[in-house]
Amino acid sequence: MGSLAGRTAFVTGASSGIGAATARALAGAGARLVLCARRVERVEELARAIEADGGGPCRVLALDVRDRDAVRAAVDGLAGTGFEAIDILVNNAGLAAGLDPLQEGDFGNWDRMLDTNVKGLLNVTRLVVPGMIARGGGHVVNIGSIAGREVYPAGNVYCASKHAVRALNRALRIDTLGKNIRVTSVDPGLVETEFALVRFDGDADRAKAVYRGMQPLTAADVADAVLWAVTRPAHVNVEEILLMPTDQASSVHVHRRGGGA
Ligand code: NDP
Ligand code: 8X3
Repeated sequence: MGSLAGRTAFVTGASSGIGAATARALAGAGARLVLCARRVERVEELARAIEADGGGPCRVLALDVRDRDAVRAAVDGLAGTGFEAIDILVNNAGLAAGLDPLQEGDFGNWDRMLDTNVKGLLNVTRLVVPGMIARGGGHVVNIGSIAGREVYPAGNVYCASKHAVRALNRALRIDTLGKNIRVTSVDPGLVETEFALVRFDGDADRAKAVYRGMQPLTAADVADAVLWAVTRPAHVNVEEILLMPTDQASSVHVHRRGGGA
Protein backbone atom coordinates (compact mmCIF):
# COMPACT_ATOMS: atom_id res chain seq x y z
CA MET A 1 0.00 0.00 0.00
CA GLY A 2 1.34 3.48 -0.87
CA SER A 3 2.20 6.29 1.48
CA LEU A 4 -0.04 9.22 2.41
CA ALA A 5 2.77 11.16 4.07
CA GLY A 6 2.12 14.87 3.81
CA ARG A 7 -1.49 14.36 2.70
CA THR A 8 -4.47 15.63 4.67
CA ALA A 9 -7.66 13.55 4.95
CA PHE A 10 -11.04 14.74 6.26
CA VAL A 11 -13.22 11.90 7.58
CA THR A 12 -16.84 12.46 8.55
CA GLY A 13 -18.49 10.18 11.11
CA ALA A 14 -15.19 9.28 12.76
CA SER A 15 -16.71 8.52 16.17
CA SER A 16 -17.63 4.93 15.31
CA GLY A 17 -17.47 2.01 12.92
CA ILE A 18 -16.20 2.53 9.38
CA GLY A 19 -15.23 6.18 9.93
CA ALA A 20 -13.09 5.40 12.97
CA ALA A 21 -11.46 2.44 11.22
CA THR A 22 -10.79 4.57 8.14
CA ALA A 23 -9.15 7.23 10.29
CA ARG A 24 -6.84 4.59 11.75
CA ALA A 25 -6.02 3.14 8.33
CA LEU A 26 -5.25 6.52 6.76
CA ALA A 27 -3.17 7.52 9.79
CA GLY A 28 -1.27 4.26 9.46
CA ALA A 29 -0.29 5.31 5.94
CA GLY A 30 0.97 8.67 7.22
CA ALA A 31 -1.98 11.01 6.58
CA ARG A 32 -2.75 14.07 8.66
CA LEU A 33 -6.37 13.87 9.74
CA VAL A 34 -9.37 16.10 10.25
CA LEU A 35 -11.90 13.97 12.11
CA CYS A 36 -15.46 14.92 12.83
CA ALA A 37 -18.73 13.65 14.29
CA ARG A 38 -21.35 14.86 16.71
CA ARG A 39 -20.02 12.74 19.62
CA VAL A 40 -16.82 14.71 19.75
CA GLU A 41 -15.50 13.11 22.93
CA ARG A 42 -15.29 9.78 21.11
CA VAL A 43 -13.41 11.40 18.25
CA GLU A 44 -11.01 13.04 20.70
CA GLU A 45 -10.35 9.64 22.25
CA LEU A 46 -9.66 8.17 18.80
CA ALA A 47 -7.35 11.06 17.92
CA ARG A 48 -5.40 10.54 21.15
CA ALA A 49 -5.06 6.82 20.37
CA ILE A 50 -3.89 7.51 16.80
CA GLU A 51 -1.34 10.06 17.97
CA ALA A 52 -0.13 7.74 20.74
CA ASP A 53 0.48 5.10 18.05
CA GLY A 54 2.67 7.59 16.16
CA GLY A 55 -0.02 8.57 13.62
CA GLY A 56 -1.59 11.88 12.84
CA PRO A 57 -1.49 14.69 13.73
CA CYS A 58 -5.27 14.91 14.12
CA ARG A 59 -7.63 17.85 14.28
CA VAL A 60 -10.98 17.08 15.87
CA LEU A 61 -14.21 18.88 15.02
CA ALA A 62 -17.62 18.59 16.65
CA LEU A 63 -19.80 18.63 13.58
CA ASP A 64 -23.28 17.67 12.48
CA VAL A 65 -23.01 17.35 8.70
CA ARG A 66 -26.70 18.31 8.40
CA ASP A 67 -25.90 21.80 9.68
CA ARG A 68 -24.70 23.60 6.57
CA ASP A 69 -23.55 26.73 8.40
CA ALA A 70 -21.59 24.63 10.86
CA VAL A 71 -19.93 22.71 8.02
CA ARG A 72 -18.98 25.98 6.35
CA ALA A 73 -17.59 27.37 9.63
CA ALA A 74 -15.68 24.14 10.27
CA VAL A 75 -14.06 24.11 6.82
CA ASP A 76 -13.31 27.85 6.92
CA GLY A 77 -11.97 27.44 10.45
CA LEU A 78 -9.23 25.12 9.21
CA ALA A 79 -7.50 28.08 7.53
CA GLY A 80 -4.12 28.71 9.08
CA THR A 81 -4.18 25.53 11.19
CA GLY A 82 -2.06 23.44 8.85
CA PHE A 83 -5.07 21.21 8.09
CA GLU A 84 -6.71 23.42 5.48
CA ALA A 85 -5.28 21.72 2.38
CA ILE A 86 -7.60 18.72 2.29
CA ASP A 87 -6.41 16.13 -0.22
CA ILE A 88 -8.85 13.33 0.65
CA LEU A 89 -12.46 13.65 1.77
CA VAL A 90 -14.16 10.54 3.11
CA ASN A 91 -17.92 11.12 3.24
CA ASN A 92 -18.78 8.37 5.69
CA ALA A 93 -21.28 9.94 8.13
CA GLY A 94 -24.60 8.22 7.66
CA LEU A 95 -27.30 6.10 9.16
CA ALA A 96 -30.40 4.06 8.70
CA ALA A 97 -33.35 4.86 10.95
CA GLY A 98 -36.10 2.27 11.14
CA LEU A 99 -37.09 -0.61 8.87
CA ASP A 100 -40.75 -0.11 8.02
CA PRO A 101 -42.84 -0.49 4.88
CA LEU A 102 -42.90 2.80 3.03
CA GLN A 103 -46.62 3.30 3.63
CA GLU A 104 -45.97 3.08 7.37
CA GLY A 105 -42.72 5.04 7.41
CA ASP A 106 -41.82 7.57 10.06
CA PHE A 107 -41.41 11.10 8.67
CA GLY A 108 -38.77 11.97 11.26
CA ASN A 109 -36.70 8.92 10.30
CA TRP A 110 -36.96 9.84 6.63
CA ASP A 111 -35.71 13.36 7.36
CA ARG A 112 -32.77 12.06 9.40
CA MET A 113 -31.67 9.69 6.66
CA LEU A 114 -32.07 12.05 3.74
CA ASP A 115 -30.66 15.04 5.63
CA THR A 116 -27.58 13.08 6.73
CA ASN A 117 -26.87 10.59 3.95
CA VAL A 118 -27.67 12.87 1.03
CA LYS A 119 -27.74 16.51 2.08
CA GLY A 120 -24.98 16.10 4.68
CA LEU A 121 -22.74 14.48 2.09
CA LEU A 122 -23.58 17.29 -0.32
CA ASN A 123 -22.88 19.98 2.28
CA VAL A 124 -19.39 18.69 3.02
CA THR A 125 -18.59 17.98 -0.62
CA ARG A 126 -19.75 21.40 -1.77
CA LEU A 127 -17.61 23.13 0.85
CA VAL A 128 -14.45 21.03 0.49
CA VAL A 129 -14.14 20.32 -3.23
CA PRO A 130 -13.60 23.96 -4.39
CA GLY A 131 -10.46 24.10 -2.25
CA MET A 132 -9.26 20.84 -3.79
CA ILE A 133 -9.79 22.27 -7.26
CA ALA A 134 -7.99 25.49 -6.34
CA ARG A 135 -5.03 23.46 -5.06
CA GLY A 136 -4.88 21.34 -8.21
CA GLY A 137 -6.74 18.19 -7.23
CA GLY A 138 -8.12 15.86 -4.61
CA HIS A 139 -9.94 12.63 -3.93
CA VAL A 140 -13.51 12.21 -2.66
CA VAL A 141 -14.48 8.82 -1.26
CA ASN A 142 -18.16 8.30 -0.61
CA ILE A 143 -19.28 5.40 1.54
CA GLY A 144 -22.28 4.05 -0.32
CA SER A 145 -23.82 0.64 0.23
CA ILE A 146 -25.22 -2.44 -1.44
CA ALA A 147 -28.41 -0.51 -0.63
CA GLY A 148 -27.39 1.95 -3.35
CA ARG A 149 -27.56 -0.84 -5.89
CA GLU A 150 -30.54 -2.85 -4.67
CA VAL A 151 -33.77 -2.18 -2.83
CA TYR A 152 -34.77 -4.61 -0.11
CA PRO A 153 -38.05 -5.00 1.80
CA ALA A 154 -38.69 -2.04 4.13
CA GLY A 155 -35.34 -0.49 3.15
CA ASN A 156 -37.14 2.12 1.01
CA VAL A 157 -35.79 5.52 2.13
CA TYR A 158 -32.39 4.27 3.30
CA CYS A 159 -31.97 2.56 -0.09
CA ALA A 160 -33.13 5.72 -1.84
CA SER A 161 -30.56 7.75 0.07
CA LYS A 162 -27.76 5.42 -1.01
CA HIS A 163 -29.05 5.33 -4.60
CA ALA A 164 -28.79 9.12 -4.45
CA VAL A 165 -25.17 8.82 -3.33
CA ARG A 166 -24.55 6.57 -6.31
CA ALA A 167 -25.99 9.22 -8.64
CA LEU A 168 -23.90 11.91 -6.96
CA ASN A 169 -20.70 9.91 -7.45
CA ARG A 170 -21.29 10.00 -11.18
CA ALA A 171 -22.41 13.62 -11.10
CA LEU A 172 -19.28 14.75 -9.28
CA ARG A 173 -17.03 12.82 -11.67
CA ILE A 174 -18.70 14.49 -14.63
CA ASP A 175 -18.83 17.99 -13.17
CA THR A 176 -15.20 18.00 -12.01
CA LEU A 177 -13.79 16.29 -15.10
CA GLY A 178 -10.50 17.92 -16.07
CA LYS A 179 -9.90 19.29 -12.58
CA ASN A 180 -7.95 16.30 -11.25
CA ILE A 181 -10.65 15.21 -8.79
CA ARG A 182 -10.96 11.48 -8.19
CA VAL A 183 -14.30 10.16 -6.95
CA THR A 184 -14.53 6.69 -5.45
CA SER A 185 -17.55 4.91 -4.07
CA VAL A 186 -16.98 2.15 -1.55
CA ASP A 187 -20.20 0.15 -1.29
CA PRO A 188 -20.27 -2.48 1.46
CA GLY A 189 -22.77 -5.16 2.30
CA LEU A 190 -23.32 -6.07 5.95
CA VAL A 191 -20.67 -4.57 8.25
CA GLU A 192 -20.89 -5.10 12.01
CA THR A 193 -20.70 -1.62 13.54
CA GLU A 194 -23.19 0.46 15.50
CA PHE A 195 -25.23 0.81 12.30
CA ALA A 196 -27.93 -1.73 13.24
CA LEU A 197 -28.09 -0.44 16.82
CA VAL A 198 -28.79 3.03 15.46
CA ARG A 199 -31.29 1.69 12.92
CA PHE A 200 -33.23 -0.10 15.65
CA ASP A 201 -33.01 2.80 18.08
CA GLY A 202 -30.76 1.05 20.60
CA ASP A 203 -32.50 -2.36 20.53
CA ALA A 204 -29.38 -4.52 20.99
CA ASP A 205 -31.15 -7.87 20.46
CA ARG A 206 -32.65 -6.75 17.17
CA ALA A 207 -29.32 -5.31 16.08
CA LYS A 208 -27.47 -8.51 16.92
CA ALA A 209 -29.98 -10.56 14.92
CA VAL A 210 -28.91 -8.76 11.73
CA TYR A 211 -25.58 -10.64 11.85
CA ARG A 212 -26.91 -13.88 13.33
CA GLY A 213 -25.14 -16.99 12.06
CA MET A 214 -23.14 -15.19 9.37
CA GLN A 215 -19.74 -13.52 9.24
CA PRO A 216 -20.18 -9.84 8.40
CA LEU A 217 -17.49 -7.48 7.18
CA THR A 218 -15.60 -5.54 9.81
CA ALA A 219 -15.13 -1.79 9.73
CA ALA A 220 -11.42 -2.48 9.17
CA ASP A 221 -12.26 -4.45 6.01
CA VAL A 222 -14.00 -1.39 4.58
CA ALA A 223 -11.22 0.93 5.74
CA ASP A 224 -8.74 -1.28 3.92
CA ALA A 225 -10.71 -0.78 0.68
CA VAL A 226 -10.71 2.99 1.21
CA LEU A 227 -6.98 2.95 1.85
CA TRP A 228 -6.34 0.91 -1.28
CA ALA A 229 -8.38 3.31 -3.42
CA VAL A 230 -6.65 6.44 -2.14
CA THR A 231 -3.16 5.02 -2.52
CA ARG A 232 -3.40 4.21 -6.25
CA PRO A 233 -1.30 6.35 -8.58
CA ALA A 234 -2.74 9.82 -9.26
CA HIS A 235 -3.86 8.92 -12.79
CA VAL A 236 -5.91 5.94 -11.54
CA ASN A 237 -9.45 6.53 -10.29
CA VAL A 238 -11.04 3.52 -8.63
CA GLU A 239 -14.65 4.39 -9.42
CA GLU A 240 -16.43 1.75 -7.35
CA ILE A 241 -15.70 -0.98 -4.88
CA LEU A 242 -18.55 -3.35 -4.03
CA LEU A 243 -17.40 -5.17 -0.91
CA MET A 244 -19.54 -8.04 0.32
CA PRO A 245 -19.15 -10.62 3.07
CA THR A 246 -18.53 -14.06 1.61
CA ASP A 247 -21.73 -15.05 3.41
CA GLN A 248 -23.81 -12.47 1.50
CA ALA A 249 -24.82 -12.66 -2.19
CA SER A 250 -27.34 -9.80 -2.26
CA SER A 251 -29.26 -7.64 0.20
CA VAL A 252 -31.61 -10.54 0.86
CA HIS A 253 -29.40 -13.59 0.20
CA VAL A 254 -27.43 -14.19 3.37
CA HIS A 255 -25.99 -17.55 4.36
CA ARG A 256 -26.64 -18.15 8.04
CA ARG A 257 -25.25 -21.14 9.86
CA GLY A 258 -27.97 -22.79 11.84
CA GLY A 259 -30.64 -21.95 9.25
CA GLY A 260 -32.81 -18.93 8.62
CA ALA A 261 -33.00 -16.47 5.72
P1 NDP B 1 -21.94 3.63 12.80
O1 NDP B 1 -23.28 3.90 13.37
O2 NDP B 1 -20.99 2.78 13.57
O3 NDP B 1 -21.21 5.02 12.46
C1 NDP B 1 -21.90 6.08 11.85
C2 NDP B 1 -21.08 7.33 11.97
O4 NDP B 1 -21.79 8.39 11.31
C3 NDP B 1 -20.87 7.75 13.41
O5 NDP B 1 -19.53 8.18 13.57
C4 NDP B 1 -21.81 8.93 13.58
O6 NDP B 1 -21.27 9.86 14.49
C5 NDP B 1 -21.79 9.52 12.18
N1 NDP B 1 -22.93 10.38 11.94
C6 NDP B 1 -24.25 10.05 11.88
N2 NDP B 1 -25.00 11.13 11.70
C7 NDP B 1 -24.13 12.20 11.63
C8 NDP B 1 -24.29 13.58 11.47
N3 NDP B 1 -25.51 14.13 11.32
N4 NDP B 1 -23.19 14.38 11.45
C9 NDP B 1 -21.97 13.83 11.60
N5 NDP B 1 -21.75 12.52 11.77
C10 NDP B 1 -22.82 11.72 11.79
O7 NDP B 1 -22.21 3.01 11.36
P2 NDP B 1 -21.22 2.60 10.17
O8 NDP B 1 -19.81 2.84 10.52
O9 NDP B 1 -21.61 1.26 9.74
O10 NDP B 1 -21.71 3.62 9.06
C11 NDP B 1 -20.84 4.45 8.31
C12 NDP B 1 -21.36 4.57 6.90
O11 NDP B 1 -21.34 3.29 6.28
C13 NDP B 1 -22.79 5.08 6.76
O12 NDP B 1 -22.85 5.98 5.69
C14 NDP B 1 -23.59 3.81 6.43
O13 NDP B 1 -24.73 4.10 5.71
C15 NDP B 1 -22.56 3.06 5.62
N6 NDP B 1 -22.76 1.64 5.48
C16 NDP B 1 -22.83 0.83 6.58
C17 NDP B 1 -23.01 -0.54 6.43
C18 NDP B 1 -23.18 -1.46 7.58
O14 NDP B 1 -23.70 -2.59 7.39
N7 NDP B 1 -22.75 -1.10 8.77
C19 NDP B 1 -23.06 -1.14 5.10
C20 NDP B 1 -22.98 -0.20 4.02
C21 NDP B 1 -22.80 1.13 4.22
P3 NDP B 1 -22.09 10.67 15.62
O15 NDP B 1 -23.32 9.87 15.94
O16 NDP B 1 -21.12 10.78 16.74
O17 NDP B 1 -22.38 11.99 14.97
C1 8X3 C 1 -26.04 -1.00 5.13
C2 8X3 C 1 -26.21 -2.38 4.63
O1 8X3 C 1 -27.93 -4.11 3.94
O2 8X3 C 1 -28.35 -2.89 5.98
O3 8X3 C 1 -25.94 -0.09 4.10
O4 8X3 C 1 -28.62 -1.81 3.86
S1 8X3 C 1 -27.85 -2.80 4.61
